[in-house]
Amino acid sequence: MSERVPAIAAAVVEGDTSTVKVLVQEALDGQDDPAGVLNEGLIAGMREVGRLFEEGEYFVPEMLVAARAMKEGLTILRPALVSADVKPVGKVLIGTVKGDLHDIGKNLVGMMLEGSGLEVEDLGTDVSPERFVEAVRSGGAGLLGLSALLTTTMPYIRTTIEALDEAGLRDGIKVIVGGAPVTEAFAREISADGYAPDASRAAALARSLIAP
Ligand code: B1M
Repeated sequence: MSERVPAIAAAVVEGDTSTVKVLVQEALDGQDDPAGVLNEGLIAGMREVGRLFEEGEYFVPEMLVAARAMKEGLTILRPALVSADVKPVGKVLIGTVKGDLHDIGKNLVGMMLEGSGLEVEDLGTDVSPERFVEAVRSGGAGLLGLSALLTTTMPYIRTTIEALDEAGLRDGIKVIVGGAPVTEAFAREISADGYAPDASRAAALARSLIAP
């Protein structure tokens, strides 16, 4: 692995999108292994960002800028990953529940999940329980992430989990929940598989549940 790869991780931590793009392209041109660029470069950078966030050194804006840099790098890397047959470690569905249009936190969670090597299908905002059920039924996902920002929409997290149960799909998928009004106690009460207070911990939790 060339010295460009740790430099990619450092540029992600700095949120330096143009350097990330240049270095990822150079790494590919220089025959660096795409899986190494992903794991030791982009994902390692996002792991460090998560650590800095958890330690209170980084805040949401820094995390967003780093996540965007990581995404741009991933866009350049993706064709090489496909041709090298590097598979994501698992697939995750995410969405904000019915009636709720807040998506900044959910998008950040999606970026951190992607940054930790998971494939993410984002169902968007105002997603009905029926739509979540339909997406889970289509198959392929090992985990569903439900976000709610309003106390009035938080009950739809419970409704969605109940809908999965009624459709006979609950045993086949892990469900994690989060968003400003959501708590660990609420997650336990509705039998979710996990709760995360922020995007970084959501990514760590998701990986521990579907790719231990
Ligand atoms: Co709204 N809003 N808003 N809003 N809004 C809040 C949530 C509110 C707390 C503001 C307030 O009154 N102080 C309040 C809710 C009060 C309550 O329910 N108790 C509120 C309200 C009332 C409303 C409206 C009803 C206002 C109105 O129209 N009267 C309306 C509702 C619209 C709707 O959804 N139907 C509304 C509308 C909007 C805007 C459209 C203007 C805009 C959203 C834009 C967008 O998302 N595209 C907006 C915004 C921006 C906010 C605040 C100011 C900021 C939210 C945000 O993006 N935070 C918010 C006040 C606040 O939170 N301080 C507020 C940054 C983001 C990174 O954090 O989303 O918490 P957050 O995500 C975190 C964690 O929660 C966690 O990780 C994220 C990153 O670390 N997390 C997860 C989130 N999802 C997760 C999922 C997981 C795990 C972790 O696993 C799956």
